[in-house]
Amino acid sequence: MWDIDRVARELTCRATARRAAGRITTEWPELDLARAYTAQDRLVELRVQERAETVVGVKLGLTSEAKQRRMGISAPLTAWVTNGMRLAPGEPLEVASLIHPRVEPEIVFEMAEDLAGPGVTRESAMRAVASVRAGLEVIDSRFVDFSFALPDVVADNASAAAYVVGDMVVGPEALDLAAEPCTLTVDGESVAKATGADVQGHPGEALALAANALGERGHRIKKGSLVLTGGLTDAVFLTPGATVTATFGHLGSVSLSGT
Ligand code: 0L1
Ligand code: MG
Repeated sequence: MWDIDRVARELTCRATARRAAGRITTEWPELDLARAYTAQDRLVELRVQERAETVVGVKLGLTSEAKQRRMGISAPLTAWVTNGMRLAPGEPLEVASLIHPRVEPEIVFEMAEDLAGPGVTRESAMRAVASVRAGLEVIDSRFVDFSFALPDVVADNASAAAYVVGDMVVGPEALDLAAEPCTLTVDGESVAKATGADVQGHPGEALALAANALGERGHRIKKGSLVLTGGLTDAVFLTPGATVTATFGHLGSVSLSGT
């Protein structure tokens, strides 16, 4: 018999064992979006307890058309990031420590104030942002071939695995975020290009979306936390020996190498 706690424990076991398996919605069609978000909160609670980690921010998933097309799901979603997922700039990632990691470029906010819906707009969201940085997110679905329905991936904490944030810190008024260009390269070869507008028209829209969605569930985005606003481009597989780099127009660049 499935229930919310079993979903969270099953996905936790898959991550620990580095083993992907089938969709939970196939076995338990009653896993709707509301139950999936409760399972996500439980999964993160387990992670915090078992690994002595702290939740340090929020991530959005499926905020760009490139990502939505790839996954065949057209709704953005929210999830949580912890301090244990953060890699230092230049720190390599052992590919075998995960299942099938993929990397995507993101625009990352650090919050100057708490933010919670309802009624958050792009403008009010951006007023709560302290700084903007370049980021790379590593996603590692606990489902075979990254094949899932929306409740599956929500319960799986939006495939969250790791992230790295660039060194350059820019004030939110210092740049036009919608126009901010990004090139994703693998070993120096360009594989995708995008601008900030690819994330919901403006990354501030993604932030407002997260604040409103989290507010409905009684959560807030806390002052000092990070917000990963979602992959600007499709994600690329990380392979041993390869280096993935996101180069932005005004946010500098950030790289991650696989070992
Ligand atoms: O960060 C993300 O966009 C993850 C959300 C979708 C899950 C995935 O791409 O594995
Ligand atoms: Mg992402």
